[in-house]
Amino acid sequence: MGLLGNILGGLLGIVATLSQQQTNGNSVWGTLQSPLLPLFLTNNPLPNGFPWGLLTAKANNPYTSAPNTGVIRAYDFTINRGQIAPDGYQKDVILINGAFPGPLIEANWGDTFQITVHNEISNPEEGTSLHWHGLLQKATPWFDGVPGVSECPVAPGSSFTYSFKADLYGSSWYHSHYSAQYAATDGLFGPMIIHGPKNANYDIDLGPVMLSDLYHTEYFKLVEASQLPVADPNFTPAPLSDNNLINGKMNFDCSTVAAGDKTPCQNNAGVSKFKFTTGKTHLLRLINTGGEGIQRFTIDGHNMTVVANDFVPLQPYTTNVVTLAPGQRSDVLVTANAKSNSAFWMRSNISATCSFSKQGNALAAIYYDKADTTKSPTSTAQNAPDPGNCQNDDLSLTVPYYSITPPSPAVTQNLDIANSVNATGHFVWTLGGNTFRANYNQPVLLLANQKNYSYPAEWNVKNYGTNSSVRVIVNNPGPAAHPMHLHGHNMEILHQGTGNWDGVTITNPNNPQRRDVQLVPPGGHFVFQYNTDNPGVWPFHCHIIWHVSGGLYANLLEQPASIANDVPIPMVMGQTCRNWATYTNTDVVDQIDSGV
Ligand SMILES: *[C@@H]1O[C@H](CO)[C@@H](O)[C@H](O)[C@H]1NC(C)=O
Ligand SMILES: *[C@@H]1O[C@H](CO)[C@@H](O)[C@H](O)[C@H]1NC(C)=O
Ligand SMILES: *[C@@H]1O[C@H](CO)[C@@H](O)[C@H](O)[C@H]1NC(C)=O
Ligand SMILES: *[C@@H]1O[C@H](CO)[C@@H](O)[C@H](O)[C@H]1NC(C)=O
Ligand SMILES: *[C@@H]1O[C@H](CO)[C@@H](O)[C@H](O)[C@H]1NC(C)=O
Ligand SMILES: [Cu+2]
Repeated sequence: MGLLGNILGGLLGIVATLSQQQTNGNSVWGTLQSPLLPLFLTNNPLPNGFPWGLLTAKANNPYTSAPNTGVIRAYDFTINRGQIAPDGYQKDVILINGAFPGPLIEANWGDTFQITVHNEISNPEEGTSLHWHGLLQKATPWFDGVPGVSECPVAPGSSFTYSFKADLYGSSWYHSHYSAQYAATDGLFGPMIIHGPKNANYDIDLGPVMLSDLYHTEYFKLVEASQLPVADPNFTPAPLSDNNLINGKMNFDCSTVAAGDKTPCQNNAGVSKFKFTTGKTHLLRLINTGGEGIQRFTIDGHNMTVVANDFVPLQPYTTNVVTLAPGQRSDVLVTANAKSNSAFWMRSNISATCSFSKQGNALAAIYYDKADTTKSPTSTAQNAPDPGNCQNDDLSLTVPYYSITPPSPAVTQNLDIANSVNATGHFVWTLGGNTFRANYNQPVLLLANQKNYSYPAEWNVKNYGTNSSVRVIVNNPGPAAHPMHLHGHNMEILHQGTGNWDGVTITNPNNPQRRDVQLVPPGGHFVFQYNTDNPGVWPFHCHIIWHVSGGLYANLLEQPASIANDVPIPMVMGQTCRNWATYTNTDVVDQIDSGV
C-alpha cells in the first residue's frame, strides 16, 4: 500500500512513535505547542502600537522608507554536530542551538538584528557562515554571510556577530552559505520573520511553514559525488532526495531502506500538526527551505489567498496551489470555513517532472478547534495536477501592492546558463560564460574595499561600474529549471517564459513583479532589472545546492568606488579573515565544491 497509502488510510496512526527531541532536537516547529506570532509583542510590548507608525504597504516605498526604531533584536547561536531522525531515519546533522529547523529570528521593520554565531562544529571541524535571505544589507554588505565573497568563513572555535537592519518586511529564512551545509537537511537553516504594514487582514499568524526535501546522506558525501569527474562511476550530478518535510517532520517507510544499511530507522516518526480556529483567517508563511525540490503546496478543502511573494506584498489573488522553488516564499491567507470538529491534510508535493526525489509527498495535519488530534484527517486532495512546466505563477497574476515602474536600463547584459565538462573532466555549470569557485581567504568585497577590482576569472565578477540600472537577460536552453536568487535587491521580473526572450515583451511594464528568487524554466528564459543603489558585491546564483556547488554563480559588483569611499568596513571583518588564515595554516580545508 506504500507509505502515503498507510498514512492516508489511517493504518499508521497520527500519534508519533518518536519524541519531538528524537526527531527535531530542541525545535518545537510542527507541534501543537508551537507559538503563534508575533512572539515579542507579548513578551516585549511596544509603547505606541506599531513602530512603523503611519507608513503603509500601499503608499510607502519599502526600499527607501524603513524606519530606524533603535530596537536591537539579539540572538545567540551555537552551531554544533548532532544526531536526530526528522522522519525516523537517524542521521548526522549540524544544528543551531540543538534545534532542527533552527530557531526563529523575529523583528519589526526597521529594527536591527544582532546575531552572534559560535562555530563549535567539531569531529571534523568545518567553517561556517550564515546568510539572511532576501534582506538588502544596504551599507552593511559585510554581513551578507557569503564566504569568499563578503567575509571569510567563521573558523572552528571562533565567534562572529552579524549586525544588520531588518530593512524589508515579510517572511524569509536564514541559512548557511558555506558549501552545502544548509541542505540535505544537515540542518543549518531557520525562519526569519519581520513584521510590517499589512496589505490584507487576517486574525491569526500561524508562523512559518517550512517545506524542505530531506537527504538521508550527509551533504559532504553527496556534494563530493556531484563533483567527481563525469567518467567516474560514482558521479551523481543530481542525487534523489529521500523524503519531504513540513516544518522538519514526516513519516518514512523504513522497509525501503537498502539491505545492509544498519542505520536506526523508525516507522511513523510523526508529522507536523497545525491548529485552525473556526471562522478565523490564518496567515501561513510558506518557505521553501529545501536544497533541490520544487514544492507544490495545497490544503485539502481550502483555497489560499496569496498576499506576498518573497519580501514583496502583492495585490491578493486566490489559488488552490502555490509553487515554490528553493529560496522562494509565499504568504497565504486561509479562512477556516469548515465545521469546528473537522481536520484536513496539508500537502506539499515535490514536482515529479521538475525535481529529483524518491518520496516527494509531504503531509501535515490541520485540526480545527474541536477536532480529535489523535486521529488522522480523512480529507481528499485538491484537484491540482502538476502542469510539469517548472514555472512560478504567471507574472500577470503577481502584481506588487506598491507600484514601481523600472526605468529604461543603463546597461543590458546576457548572463546565460550553460554547462560543460572542464579540462580535467569535471561537470561544471556556467553563468555568463564562467564557472565560479570561491577563495575563502580572499573575499571579493574586502578586496573591492581596498580598490582592487582585478580578480581571477573563476570568481566570475561582473563589474557594472556606475551604471544606474542593470537589465539582465538569462536564457536557459538546457533541460533543468533553476531558481535564480539575487542578493542585495529585489529583482524586477520583466519577463519569463519558454525559448529565448524576444527582446521586447515585458509583463506589467508599469509595475512588474519583484522578488528575490525567480524560477527560470527548462528551455526558457527570464529577464530582470535592478537599480544600483546598493554598493556591494552581490551574489546572483541558482538556489539548487548541486548547481551552485557546480559553479552556477556570479558576483555582480555594484558602484565599486562607493564601496571603497562610502561604506566603512568594520574591523572585525579583517579579524575574521586572520582567524580563518590561522586555522587554514594548520588545517587543510577540503573545498570540494564552489564553496558557496
Ligand atoms: C476555491 O476557489 C474556486 C474558484 O474561485 C471555487 O470554485 C471553489 O469553490 C473554491 N473552493 C473552496 C473550498 O472554497
Ligand atoms: C500530491 O500528491 C497526492 C498523492 O499522490 C495527490 O493526491 C495530490 O493531488 C497531489 N497534489 C498536487 C498539488 O500535486
Ligand atoms: C574542473 O572542475 C573541478 C570541479 O570544480 C575542479 O576541481 C577542477 O580544478 C577543474 N579543472 C580545471 C582544469 O579547471
Ligand atoms: C588584487 O587581488 C588579486 C587577487 O587576490 C591579486 O592577484 C592582485 O595582485 C591584486 N591586485 C593588486 C593591485 O593588489
Ligand atoms: C556599465 O556596465 C558595463 C558592463 O559591465 C561596463 O562595461 C561599463 O563600463 C559600465 N559603465 C559605467 C559608466 O560604469
Ligand atoms: Cu540550478
